[in-house]
Amino acid sequence: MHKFGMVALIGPPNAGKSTLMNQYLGQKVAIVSPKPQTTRNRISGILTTDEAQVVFLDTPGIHRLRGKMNRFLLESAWNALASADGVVVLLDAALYCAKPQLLEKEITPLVKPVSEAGRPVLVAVNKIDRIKEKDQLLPFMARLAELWPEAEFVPVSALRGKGTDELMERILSFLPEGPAMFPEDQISTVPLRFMASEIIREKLFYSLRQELPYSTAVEIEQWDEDSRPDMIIINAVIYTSRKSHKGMIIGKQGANLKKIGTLARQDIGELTGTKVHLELWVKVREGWTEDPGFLRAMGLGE
Ligand code: GDP
Ligand code: MG
Ligand code: K
Repeated sequence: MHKFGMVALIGPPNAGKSTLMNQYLGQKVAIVSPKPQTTRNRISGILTTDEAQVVFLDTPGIHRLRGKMNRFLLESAWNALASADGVVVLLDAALYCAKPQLLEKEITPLVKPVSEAGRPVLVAVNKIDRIKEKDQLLPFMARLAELWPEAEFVPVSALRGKGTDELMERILSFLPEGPAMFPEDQISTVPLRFMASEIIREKLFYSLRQELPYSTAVEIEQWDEDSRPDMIIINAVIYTSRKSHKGMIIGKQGANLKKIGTLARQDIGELTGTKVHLELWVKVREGWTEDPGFLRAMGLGE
């Protein structure tokens, strides 16, 4: 019996949603970063096995946010929930073991809307590799079961791939029967050029400090696969909302931008399986995070 279905990955920022999806797909489809809010758009990943095709909907973290862009992020997470056959809620177990008082605060806003969506719910208790004393987990799990009685719990390490087979078994148990909808070599429903812009954004995140990356957006201006048979030529613009940020992104004698470009080029090359020529530009666009037209153009608005 072949199965097909969609699984929404939701949870607080940094719980490991993107890491879990990438772990299943065996490659980087979604941005992973130690800073919250890295995943802005809804990214899908397609896992094809002999017995099933699973479409993962990676979502931005669910938390209280202000501003137009942030409202869109939240909405995109709830939309994913509505279109999915089941939900996997990721939680950072290491965080809640260290700070038990955070658990209730972060779980409570999830329980009601997720339960009301009427989908099967699995809670992946993630980052167990970071918990040295395993009996620390017990009070946490007990409290979790109280807060979310309908959920099923699976301890995992998304990063190390521990418990992820068990989680997949549980996921498959609630997916409906159906044929594959995508070719077996397709890894995402989003276009490659969009994934490329996300990779560039990821490199920005790693190279910049503090809140700076949140005021940046990346647009692919040119994506040329035809001029050179062995190469994709990409021109991308990094938009930033402040003049003062432009210099920081570029760095001394262009060093930072060069580093971003080199790292992004490697990853995009791996993703596309070809050589990549990447040119990056930095432009200032003040107030873009509140500009509906621009947000829409960047795929960040309704
Ligand atoms: P998201 O915001 O929920 O998508 O979280 P990410 O997937 O971007 O992960 C946030 C951070 O947690 C990254 O630094 C990951 O490497 C790290 N992380 C994710 N899963 C695990 C895990 O199982 N173990 C450990 N130790 N770190 C993890
Ligand atoms: Mg993410
Ligand atoms: K993140």
